Amino acid sequence: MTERTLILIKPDGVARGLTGEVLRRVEAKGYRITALQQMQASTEQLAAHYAEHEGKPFYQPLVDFMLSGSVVAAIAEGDRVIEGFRSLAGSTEPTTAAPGTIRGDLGRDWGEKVQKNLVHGSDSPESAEREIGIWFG
Ligand code: DAT
Ligand code: MG
Repeated sequence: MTERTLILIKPDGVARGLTGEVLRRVEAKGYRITALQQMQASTEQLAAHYAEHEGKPFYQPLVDFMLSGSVVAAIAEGDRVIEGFRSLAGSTEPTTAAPGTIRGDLGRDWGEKVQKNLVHGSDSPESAEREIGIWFG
């Protein structure tokens, strides 16, 4: 099987009507979207998904933000898709994310305790399988 990654379009991306734009970029890059669902995240899913960040100052603002509206969860497949989608997404802070990336082109800072940066992408094969289980389990 080729590599898989978990992509989330966060509530800011869904609310701003950018779901299609994000998925377009993933498909235009050549990856296959093999699962897709719009949903309201649960606190349990978010606690599992963001366990590595528990205790950090932005943790509760991050969870509250992710609960503030619908998310779109997708599985994308292709060789080196984990690295490739993180390259498409750009770095964490949208203000300084490179132009040409999702966060750099479509995101900005809103002066909040959490960076609202439109998308999540898994950062390793282990994270990808764990996160796919959380959102599509
Ligand atoms: P990434 O989503 O680029 O993998 P991460 O896993 O370090 O970043 O953090 C998860 C999310 O938490 C990130 O997308 C936005 C938010 N975040 C991270 N660091 C932050 C910070 N220093 N201040 C505010 N929000 C932050
Ligand atoms: Mg991360």
